[in-house]
Amino acid sequence: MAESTSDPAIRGLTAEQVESFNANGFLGPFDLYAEQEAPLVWSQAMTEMVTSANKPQDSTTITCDRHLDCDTLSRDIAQPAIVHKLRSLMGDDIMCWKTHIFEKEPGTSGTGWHQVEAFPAYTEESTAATQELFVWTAFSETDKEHGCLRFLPGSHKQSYNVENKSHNGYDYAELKLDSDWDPNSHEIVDLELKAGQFVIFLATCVHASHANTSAARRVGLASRYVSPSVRVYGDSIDLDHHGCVMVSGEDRYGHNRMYRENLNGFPFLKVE
Ligand SMILES: O=C(O)CCC(=O)C(=O)O
Repeated sequence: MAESTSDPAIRGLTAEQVESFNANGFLGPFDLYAEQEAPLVWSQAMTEMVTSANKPQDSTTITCDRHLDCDTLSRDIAQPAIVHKLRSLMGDDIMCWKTHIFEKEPGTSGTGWHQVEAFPAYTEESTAATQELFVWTAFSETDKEHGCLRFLPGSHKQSYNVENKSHNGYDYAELKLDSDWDPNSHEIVDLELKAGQFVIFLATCVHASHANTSAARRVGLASRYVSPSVRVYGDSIDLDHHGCVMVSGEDRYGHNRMYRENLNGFPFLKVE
């Protein structure tokens, strides 16, 4: 489904890129914002987050789902440069169900090796189009010294974690299926990004990040995308401050709560 447009930044992927993604489980870097623009975009997002009257949770520091109350991040998750590439991998119907901010202060340790299978229910009909895809965008320079992401190529083809645990709060080393498994014995790709660039990866591709040994804060935004065929939130979850956002195509299932607008009333952009 590679698309042709005059602007290379918002093209879909080539057949070779899709093949590489399927083999490795990740692909990038791609350009989203100009290098000088990215910190300004983040600074605008920070201002919106701090001053927001509609925070998605009752706390001063909220690092997830700020695309629901900040216009800048609402736009970010639906940027054509991202969505056209996701369409090449997932088909036209795409829903963003969550975002996480990963800020690492100087001296902060890296994130441990892990893979994520948050939606075991979809494994029955698991196809490329029903996999969960992550887009991780660097809003500051993210090389090895600044804690770049790391990937084990091809690791999405196997389960390494004990359970289908989601994103936060786990000691990943304790989730290993085989306690002797040493991720560091695999081929490792350190994916360095300039500010404004992003990488796409499968949730099931084993990933981690380096410690931030630099003197500067590292800032990244991870956006989580699935097909609307995936039922994201079960009945038991408090839905007051959650909701999925279509960023492309249509929802032909109707089994997810959708936000049509963000909490500030800004309509989500939609790429047809
Ligand atoms: O930013 C990081 O250090 C880790 C990111 C990550 O694990 C994720 O986005 O799933």
